[in-house]
Amino acid sequence: MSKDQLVVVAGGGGFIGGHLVADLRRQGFTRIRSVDIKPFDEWYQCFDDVENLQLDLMDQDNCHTACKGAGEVYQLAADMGGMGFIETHKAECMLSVLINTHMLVAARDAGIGKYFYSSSACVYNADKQTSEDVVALKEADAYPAQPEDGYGWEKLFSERMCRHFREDFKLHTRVARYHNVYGPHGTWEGGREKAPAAMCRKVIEAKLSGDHAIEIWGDGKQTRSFMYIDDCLKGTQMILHSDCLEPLNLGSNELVTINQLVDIVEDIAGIKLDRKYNLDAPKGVNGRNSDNDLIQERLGWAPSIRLRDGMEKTYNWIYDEYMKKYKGKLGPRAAAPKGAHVRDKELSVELGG
Ligand code: GDC
Repeated sequence: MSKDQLVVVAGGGGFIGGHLVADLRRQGFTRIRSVDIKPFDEWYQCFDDVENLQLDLMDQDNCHTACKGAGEVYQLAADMGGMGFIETHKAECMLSVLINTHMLVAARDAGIGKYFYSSSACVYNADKQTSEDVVALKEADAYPAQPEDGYGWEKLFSERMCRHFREDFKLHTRVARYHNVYGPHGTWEGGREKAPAAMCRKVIEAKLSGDHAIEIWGDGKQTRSFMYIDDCLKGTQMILHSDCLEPLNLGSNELVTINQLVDIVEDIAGIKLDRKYNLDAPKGVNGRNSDNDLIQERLGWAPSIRLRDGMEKTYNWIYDEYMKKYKGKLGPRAAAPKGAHVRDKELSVELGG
C-alpha cells in the first residue's frame, strides 16, 4: 500500500489504536485519521500530525465521516475492558454491534480498499475452556457457538458480518481474534484494566504503601496467555494484507497461571506479597491459550515476545504513571485514595481485544 493513502484507525484514542497510529507514523504513512469517542485529553496517544476526530461511532453519519476517502480501515473501537468490566456490562458490550454494523456499511459505501476487524478470543466455545490445563484453541473451536456471554456473542456476530460483507459486497475484510493484549499506554486502573495491568498496579500499590498484600481474583490457578502490544501490531497489519479470509488467532501461546503472572510482576518489582484470593470476583473461563499453527502456516510468523520481557516494559510504564498521578498523595501507608479504582464512567469507549 502506498504511504500516502489515507489509513483510518477507529478507536485510535485507546490502547491498541494509539499504538497502531504511532506505528503507522513510524513507518512513514503521511495521511492517518484517528477516531475515538473520548475527548482528546483522554487519548492514550495523540499526535498533532494526525487527523484526530472525536466521534461517536455508534452513529451512522459519524461512521461515514470516519471512512470517507480511506484506503484502509482498522476497526478497533468497542465498549470493552477486562473481566471486571465485561462480566458486569454485557448490554454495553453488545451495543458495540452498532459501531461494527455502521462501520461496515460506511466502509462498503466509501469503497475502501481493506477493512480490519479486531475480534477476540472471547468468541471461543466456553465448553473448551473449562479446565486450567486447557488445550490451546484452534480457530475451528468457535463453533458450535457458546462464546463469552454478552461481549463474546457480539464479537462472533460482528466477525460473521465481516464474512458476509466480503462475500456479498466484495469488501476486503480480515479478522484477528486477539488474545489478551497488554503493554504500556493502556488502561491500568478504573475497572476496565485486564490482569497484566491490574497486577502491575496492585504490586506497585503494595510496594509504595508498605501494605505487602495483594488481592487476586479467583484462586490464581486459572490460565491465560498474554500478547505484548508489539506482536499485536505486527500481526494485525500482516493479517490485513494477507489472503486469509477466515478469522485467525492473534495471541501468544506462552501459557501461565495467574499466580505465575503475579510471580513475574513480583520479581520485576523485587518484592514478595501476601496473596489473598477473592473467589467471588469475576473470573471468566478457567483456561485459555492460543493455538498458533494456522497463523504460523499462513503467515510464516506468530507472536513470540516473552511475557517477562513485555511485563517489564509494562510495569515500568505503569509505575511512572502511578507516580505522576499519586505522588503527592503518597504517605508511608497510603497509596491511591480509596475508591480510585472504581469504573470511570467517562472512559466509555476502549479498544477491541
Ligand atoms: O481481565 P482479564 O485479563 O481477562 O482476566 C484474566 C484472569 O485474571 C481472570 O481469571 C481474572 O479473574 C484474573 N484476575 C485476577 N486478578 C484483577 O485484579 C485480577 N483484575 C483483572 N482484570 N483480572 C484479574 C479477556 C477479556 C478481554 C479480551 C480477552 C481476549 O478475558 O476481558 O476483553 O476479550 O479476554 O483473550 P480475560 O483473559 O479473562
